[in-house]
Amino acid sequence: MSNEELAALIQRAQEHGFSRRQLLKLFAAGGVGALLAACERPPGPGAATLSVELPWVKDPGPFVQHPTNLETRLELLDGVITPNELFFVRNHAPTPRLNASQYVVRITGDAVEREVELTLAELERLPSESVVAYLECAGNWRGFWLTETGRVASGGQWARGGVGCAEWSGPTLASVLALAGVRDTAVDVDVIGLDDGAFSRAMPIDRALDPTTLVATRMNGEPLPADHGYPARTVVPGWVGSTSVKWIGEIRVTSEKVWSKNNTTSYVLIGDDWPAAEYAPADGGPITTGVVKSALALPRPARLDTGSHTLFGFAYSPQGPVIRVQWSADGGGSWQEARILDPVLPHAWQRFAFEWDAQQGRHTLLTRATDTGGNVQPEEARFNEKGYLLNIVLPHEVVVS
Ligand SMILES: Nc1nc2c(c(=O)[nH]1)N[C@H]1C(S)=C(S)[C@@H](COP(=O)(O)O)O[C@H]1N2
Ligand SMILES: [Mo]
Repeated sequence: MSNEELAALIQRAQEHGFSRRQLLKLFAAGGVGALLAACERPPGPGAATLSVELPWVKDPGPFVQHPTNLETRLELLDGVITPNELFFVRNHAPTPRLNASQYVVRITGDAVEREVELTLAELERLPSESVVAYLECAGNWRGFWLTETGRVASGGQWARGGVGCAEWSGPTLASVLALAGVRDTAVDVDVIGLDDGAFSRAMPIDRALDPTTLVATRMNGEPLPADHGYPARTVVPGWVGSTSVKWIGEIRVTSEKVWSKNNTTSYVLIGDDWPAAEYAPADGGPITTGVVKSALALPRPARLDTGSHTLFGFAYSPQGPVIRVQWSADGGGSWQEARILDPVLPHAWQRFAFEWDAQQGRHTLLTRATDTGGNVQPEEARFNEKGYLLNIVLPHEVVVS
């Protein structure tokens, strides 16, 4: 095959929703056959069975597929709980398949009395707590920097599906750390994964000892699925997804602040509003909590029949529940109140609903959430190079026929 033919084939496969990099990887693994297979998948995001190992275990069928992520289609969700099969996956490396019988998590560091190793059975013997908490990737909505502000943010171009809400169960991180004895000198707790590259993120000792911070071994009543951190992950409600480390191998309690990739170069706000000098050794402002947001549970663009519809959506904030969602069908000229649906749980997302009388034509709907602390989604965004934490009022196109 000539270079021109190869280039044409790659271009054809790109039209089927694969990135160039992904295709080159496919080509390296499976040659021209793999590229031809990529061309057979329906154009755009959708079900694809590839002949190379994907970074997740789940069937990508119901998801929007990115090279290393699976994005949830919000329109497939109805309740507060996101079913495990529909929960988004954000992996920096392939999902490791860990064997529970050999699994241990080590508690280490200069700020514990003694280093300990715990098996899964030992974790499961500790008193179990449950919290219904949403989890959102800091990069969720990143793709809208381009469409809404005209600026390109680097990183996976997520739409709105890098978020979900589950009931997480397991011992508190505090009860796990107590087995090792936390010294008064403790400053940070670094949680380190067993995946390739040992993904890790440290948090301050206070956040680690907060009773809502769990070492979760169960998700919605089932053992954690492999893609979501089996056998154990941290869950840090309100903090961005990257602080909830999957496949925990080690928890290190230190008397010095921990600086590593995920709080110096990644998951930091880099831009004019965050002068690097103030944040050294980080390149910008390290991200901890998320931001208040709302999203309609409809495809983009949505297609509806003329007539009255009850529209649903999800709204969430790390600063306590969303208590108000307003919607507008006239570009923000006038706002109406949506209903917040029960149950309203402190760390979960809230569902909202409103009736809309759809007239034929193209429309733009807006939704705007306010949380208990009075935080509201803004009209304008402050750009950061890696495109985190976008939460402007997002236009949602609806085509009514
Ligand atoms: N070990 C490990 N933990 C990880 C990650 C990872 O790649 N490796 N990704 C993080 C990021 S960026 C997010 S948004 C969440 C996603 O969790 P989920 O895949 O269960 O939805 O996991 C976090 N924990
Ligand atoms: Mo993330």
